[in-house]
Order: sequence, then C-alpha cells, then structure tokens
Amino acid sequence: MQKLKFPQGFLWGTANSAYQTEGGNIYSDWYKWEKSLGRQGVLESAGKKPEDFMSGQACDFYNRYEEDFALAKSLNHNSIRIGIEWARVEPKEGEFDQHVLDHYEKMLQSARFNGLKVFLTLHHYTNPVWFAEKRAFEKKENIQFFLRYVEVIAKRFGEEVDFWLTFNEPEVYVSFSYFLGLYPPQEKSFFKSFRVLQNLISAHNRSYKILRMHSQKPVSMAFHLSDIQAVNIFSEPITYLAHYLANEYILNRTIDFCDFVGVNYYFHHHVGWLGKRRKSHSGHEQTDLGWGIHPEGLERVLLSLKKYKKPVYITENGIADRHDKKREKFIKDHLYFVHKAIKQGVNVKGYLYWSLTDNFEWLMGFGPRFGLVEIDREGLLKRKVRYSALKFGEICGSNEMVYEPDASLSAHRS
Ligand code: GCO
Repeated sequence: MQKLKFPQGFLWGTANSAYQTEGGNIYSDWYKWEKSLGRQGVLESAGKKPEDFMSGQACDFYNRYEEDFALAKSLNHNSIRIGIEWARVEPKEGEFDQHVLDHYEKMLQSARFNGLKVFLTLHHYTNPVWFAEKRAFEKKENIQFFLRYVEVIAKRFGEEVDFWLTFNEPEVYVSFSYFLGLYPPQEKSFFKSFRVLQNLISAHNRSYKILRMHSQKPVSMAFHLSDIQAVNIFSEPITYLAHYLANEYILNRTIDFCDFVGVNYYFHHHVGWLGKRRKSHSGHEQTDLGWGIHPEGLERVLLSLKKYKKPVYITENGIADRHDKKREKFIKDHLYFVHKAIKQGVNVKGYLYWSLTDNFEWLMGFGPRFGLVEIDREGLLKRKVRYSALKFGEICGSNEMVYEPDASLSAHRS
C-alpha cells in the first residue's frame, strides 16, 4: 500500500464537450447529418434504431449546467473542461446571438461560483451548418471565419476562462471526417485530409495570438496522444501514421503556440486503429467498447513530452463502463502512472476524467457510458452518482491517493 501525494494546487475534475452534452444544437452540421436519410438508412440496415443515435436533447446540459457544476463541486472537483458550440453562438454567418453569449457567461460564472476552474474548448468536431456548407477547413480562406468567432469569444470571456483549448484532437477530426469517411462530411480523400490538417494547424497558431491578445490565460489544444508499442510503419501503416500525426506532426508544428500541453489519453496502439483488437494482446482488460486498458502507456506519453518543457494537463482520460465495475481501478491505475511521470520530472498539473456524466458518444450514440454520473435515459435525464465517482472524489478532495499496485499491471508492462 502506498500513499501518493500530488503536487500542491493540482487540478482535479472532468471534461465534456458542448455538442455531446448540451442538447438542441440544431445549427450544427452533426445535428443535420444525424437526421439525414443517408445516416438513418445505414443505421436501419444495421438493425439499429436511428433515434438512439441522434443527439437530441443530449444531457440537457445547456439548461442543467448548475446542477452538474454543483455535483462536480460535491465530488471535490476544482476544475472542469466544457465547450462552446460555435453553431449556437453564430447560427448564421456573421450573426452572433447575444442571448447565447449571455447564457454562456452565466454558465462560466456558475462554474466559478462552484469553485471550478474552467478549461474552455472552442472547437470539438462540430461546425455551424453555414460553415460546413462553405466546406469548413478544407479551404484556407475559411480560417478567417473561425478566427472571427475566436475573437468574439476571447473578447467576451477573456477573464472568465482559466485555460483555452482551441481544437479537440485535430487528427481524429481530420481522419474520421476526411479520410475514413465516418464523420460528416464523410470524405475519403488523402489530399483533403492533408489540407484540412494544415489549415487546422494554421487556425490554431493564429487563434493563439488572438486569445493571448485579449486574455492573460494559457492556451493549448487537446492533443490525442497515444502510446505505441510493437507497431511500425510496415506492420500497421495506418495506425502508425495516425500515431505519428498526433504525437509528432501536429505537436511539433503547434508547440510554439501552446502555453501547456493538453493530453487526451485512451489507449496505446497495441489496439489497432479504430479499436480493432490485435490478437497478441487480447490478454489485456478491456472497456465496454473493447478498447484495451493500458495505464502504463500514459507514463510513456507523459515522459515523451518532457522535452517541450511546458506544463501538462490531462484533458481527457476515461472508460466506457456501464456497470461501473472497472472505473475506479481504471482511474487509480492511470493516476499511478501520472504520479510516476511527475516523479520523473514531468510537470503534470491536472487530471480531467472523461466525463462527468454519460453523454452522446458520436457514432455510437448513447450506448457507451463514460460518466462518473449516470444519466437515466429512460426517465427525465436524472443524474445518479456512481460509486467510482465517490472514490475519485476522495482523491480529488485529499490531493493524494492510497494505492495498491496490482500484480496484473506489472505483468502487463510491455
Ligand atoms: C474523442 C473526444 C470525446 C470522446 C471521448 C470518448 O476522443 O473523440 O474528445 O469527444 O467522447 O474521447 O471516446
């Protein structure tokens, strides 16, 4: 049994995104796409009910944020990552909705009132329909529209936000939307993917300057970083490329415009691209989605960031675990490796679990349950705190963790 202390002032909390929780985002390209005949046809022919895959009112977070922030506070959290839905703020090109901005202001004030420092994401996969119709980030000249939105938000909320995150996981957005044809606009083009990626990098770097002009608060992105073991360009080229893009290509081109590094960590690439299990590692524990659980990979990812000499915040780490059987151990095992990285000199300053509540998991709809808090989808979206939330809450409240290293963990150190 060990008692692991975390650095003073460590940030503890959760992360969500606007689209996955707010509900009613009728001006977003995803909303339109979910309702499209093409998408519904695909679901129906797979024997699925399309309504289970429509975000609809999601968690109604847009209206119930106070309740959720109070819950976070009661679980001893001192920070939270939330998002702004661009399509809501600017439903028509150039028309910024003042009521919506007022609403977000109240949301930010409520977070502060509940003692939560705010990480605010400005783009998390979704676009306003009008922007998507202009072909979004496929065109360099469209970056200016994003920058105009960033400026509006920066001017308005420059003091209310504690940490800015411009984009969430740019390489996932690019590969799912423009290469694999899975997310809207479902393109499958290498050239478009490359162009969108270049434009996202440029949009981030230019947003950085705007944000810092209007706000003293640090800026970064939520990078989707993975650990890679026993995968090389010959054995699994696509997996390798995805890893290279996220961990090297994007990071190296944006790091000068990041005040910290935001790390989203879910798995390492013993799991093939798109979560396909590789036989040689089927011995690992898995989440409800079949993703292998590899907490030790997080230590390697964090150590690889040491060279940048910037503070690091874990902006996402979580597990789909409907019955809450593995979540407590999942969190503790990952924190154990975070702590190990800190001891080796990585300046990790916070950990945000994905997510506070169950929410809309993109292509998989409401099936996967990532929440510390369960949402009753049959009833009135009632919130019910899971046991693991209380256990995590103990760590958040004491800034330390009593930890029993598990034999299976060291056996799986590979
Ligand atoms: C992503 C996102 C989240 C997901 C989470 C769980 O990685 O796609 O940032 O939107 O919901 O990662 O899969």
